[in-house]
Amino acid sequence: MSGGYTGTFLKINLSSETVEEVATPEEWKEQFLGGRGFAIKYLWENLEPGTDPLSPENPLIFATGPITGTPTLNSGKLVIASKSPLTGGYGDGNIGTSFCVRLKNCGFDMVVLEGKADHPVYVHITPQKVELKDASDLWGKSVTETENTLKEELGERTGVLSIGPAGENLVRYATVLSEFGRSGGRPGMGTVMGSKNVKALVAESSEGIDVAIADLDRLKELSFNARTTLKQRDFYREWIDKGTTTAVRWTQENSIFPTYNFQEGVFEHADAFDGDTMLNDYKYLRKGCPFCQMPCGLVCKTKRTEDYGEVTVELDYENVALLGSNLGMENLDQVIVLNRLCDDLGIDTISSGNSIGFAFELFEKGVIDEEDTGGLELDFGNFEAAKTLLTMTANREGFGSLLAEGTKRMAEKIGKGSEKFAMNVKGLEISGYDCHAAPGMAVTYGVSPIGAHHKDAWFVAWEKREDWSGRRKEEMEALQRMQRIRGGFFEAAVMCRLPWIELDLPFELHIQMLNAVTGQDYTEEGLFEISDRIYALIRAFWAREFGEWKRRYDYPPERWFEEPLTDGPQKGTKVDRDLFERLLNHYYDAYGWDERGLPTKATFKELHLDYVMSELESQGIELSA
Ligand code: PTT
Ligand code: SF4
Repeated sequence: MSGGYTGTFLKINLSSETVEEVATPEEWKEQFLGGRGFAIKYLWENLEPGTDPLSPENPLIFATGPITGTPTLNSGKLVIASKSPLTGGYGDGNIGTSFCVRLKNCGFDMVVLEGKADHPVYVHITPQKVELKDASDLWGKSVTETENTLKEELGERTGVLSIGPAGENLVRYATVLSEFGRSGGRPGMGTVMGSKNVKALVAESSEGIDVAIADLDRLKELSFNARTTLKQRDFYREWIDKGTTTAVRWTQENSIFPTYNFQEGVFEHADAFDGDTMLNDYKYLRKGCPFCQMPCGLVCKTKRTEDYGEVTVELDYENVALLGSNLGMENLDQVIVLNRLCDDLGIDTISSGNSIGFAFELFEKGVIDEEDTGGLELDFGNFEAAKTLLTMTANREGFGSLLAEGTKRMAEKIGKGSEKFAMNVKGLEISGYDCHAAPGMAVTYGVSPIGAHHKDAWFVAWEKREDWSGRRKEEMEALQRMQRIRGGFFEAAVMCRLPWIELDLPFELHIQMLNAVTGQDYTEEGLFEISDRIYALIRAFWAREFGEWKRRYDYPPERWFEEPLTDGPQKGTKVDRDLFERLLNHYYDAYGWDERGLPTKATFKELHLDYVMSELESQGIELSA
């Protein structure tokens, strides 16, 4: 018996208010597995190149994988994908919440939203029917109010994904949020949802295990082994206590803690932000995604309530780095307030921290002044200014409307050489790792399939741990392996990667669990081939959208090549340009891509992507043999 899939895609046309159920194609399962794989295949086949990402024609996809909602551990996740309004290329994000499990229990592997509703709506999905319901009363409301209202109205057997004012106002880095601390779709997936007049999606069903499992006994045995292994790991206790904030001390020690808009890699107040401070002074609750065996949701509360009020939020490393050290803040209370605002307004913390940090730096350097900011004085450490800017951004008020465009477009508009300090790759802002002293991670950000994000490879940990020379081909093959597992397996099977990366749960065990779920006989080699196919198709998608492909699209910001660190143990360090070029060559070679970074014809053929070649060539994009 095969399992893991419901066998049905749900296609909703918001313009015509029609709902269609389509069989999940067998060939897609074999070639693309699920999640990110289904999303890119759907976009390749259904999106006219050059479509405006904010037009009704851009599909918004919510894709589960065969693992989603099964009794495999950490399986409450799904991928949200679309053409990104921030980058103009492929965009996706991964979110963990009960919506993912309930959607599958409603009977759907994937939901696609197309068209545009003529008034605000929410999509209500149950196993019996799918309805578009009026959301006029919810429009303009915060994410928290929206989710609370829908839950009150529809009951607790619901999972809710919603957007805030930022998504409604088409801030280019609006996300989709859930359960008061989960956010998915950094490259503007909430923006696409807002452009369609969709305020929320609700899946109403049981949160039990409804999906068919090929070999349930075997899966139970494997999951039991996995749980036992996790709990025996030395790092388990620390993980449970501090979650992703354990990274603060390590990044500071290695000069990669983003500071003052990535000018530095160490921060003088780092102790005020680390996992111990968080645990001792701020944390009061732990929560997690469905079926999680190592919950990392650290719910924290402000300590200095007389200054900051009583505010609670789920803290993660990226949020601490981008809203804390990168903005020169003093304490975690300030981060909690800024993070809460981002979650309520429905805006990505990473791009927000970058856009505000960029504005702070430009103001301090005299590139912009009060005339540009509408009278606001900006400087690092200015908590009130950061707060004001977040609200102005989400509402697209005055100078906030420029911040809402993200750092790439801000630099294009401001000019005066400012692009050197705009910390993004392909338009997506850099996540929490400064790369002056991490050239391998600079390549990783450069080649990430969605723009600068660490999702596909946290290579910086490898390069700091291993005997790294920056010279050996094998080192970029290590990056490729990481991408095949993280960006390929975890995003296509769709499960949380943290048990593997943080607590060293063997990859082989994950493959065995996938086989028990699906009844297939996947091998590491076969899964890596699927991953390479997904990466090649995503590359082809970018090239098709851009009408060309150039190596320089994979370059990180100039700052890392030009301005050495001026502080900390790595003082004087910057990325060597020749080294970077050599690493990029090794990386392209590993995948069978040419020196521009495009798969060769031989590679496309090997991956059974012949149809991609003919389409790229018909658009005048020449391919290497
Ligand atoms: C993810 C990115 C991250 S990565 C963080 S913290 W991290 C930021 N969180 C935000 C937030 O919070 N609020 C907000 N308004 N914006 C935010 N933007 C940032 O978004 C997340 C966890 C984490 S916490 C990580 S690393 C892992 N990511 C996984 C992944 O990508 N794939 C996968 N198969 N498993 C993963 N497990 C972990 O999940 P994006 P989540 Mg996220 C409040 O969405 O777009 O991928 O960006 O989904 O449910 O919140 O879980 O130190
Ligand atoms: Fe969710 Fe964290 Fe558990 Fe992963 S480790 S499933 S992100 S709670």
